[in-house]
Amino acid sequence: MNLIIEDWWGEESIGWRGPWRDHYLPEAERKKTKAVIIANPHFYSAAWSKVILHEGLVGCLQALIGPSVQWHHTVLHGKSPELGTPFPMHQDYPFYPHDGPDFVDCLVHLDDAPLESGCLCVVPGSHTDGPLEHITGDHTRPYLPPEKYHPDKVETVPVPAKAGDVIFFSYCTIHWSNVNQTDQWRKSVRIGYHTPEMRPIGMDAKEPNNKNHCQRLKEAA
Ligand SMILES: O=C(O)CCC(=O)C(=O)O
Repeated sequence: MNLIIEDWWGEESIGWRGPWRDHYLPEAERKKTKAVIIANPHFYSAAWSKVILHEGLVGCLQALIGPSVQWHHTVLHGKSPELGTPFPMHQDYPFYPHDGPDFVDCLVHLDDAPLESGCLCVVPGSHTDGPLEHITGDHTRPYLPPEKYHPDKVETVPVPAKAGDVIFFSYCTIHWSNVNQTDQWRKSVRIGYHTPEMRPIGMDAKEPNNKNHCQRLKEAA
């Protein structure tokens, strides 16, 4: 996987696009951040198919949402050393809205993620408020209006992690992460799961229920 990210894939972007950058980065850095985003890492390495079905991981999910668990998506986010991209405050809900609350995202850490690496920061309890209105559009990835939701205005709790740690959070949990200021990669893979009864909003029951999301990931890469 390291080979794919650092040598073969090699194509970096600045990370998520959008006007949110004006609120999170000094002007000189807004277009200079770096990220590698790979949808479906199991297409490149069979190890990731095993991780998706890992008994320990699935057992934790069952404890959270019940015995039946359906996989939804897998995506790798690599924050490059020095100026690895930040992510604005958001919920994951607008990326893949479903008709229920039992959707859990797991952040599997491939590297240590200390505070300085731009570790995940969350607003505890925020999932209980349900989906919030985000700024959306072709020009941006969904983000919460910075006038109300910004790390300077809302207290968030950092969740530093070690390589191998997994953070579980609801797709309605408000979260963000800062720039990676270390000289090491900060890679993590987000895997989303939900109860099989839940359906994506606005999608025909006959369509695969992660189709729109896979398409969007392709467009974002
Ligand atoms: O990995 C991070 O720092 C945050 C990623 C994120 O916001 C997400 O996966 O929704």
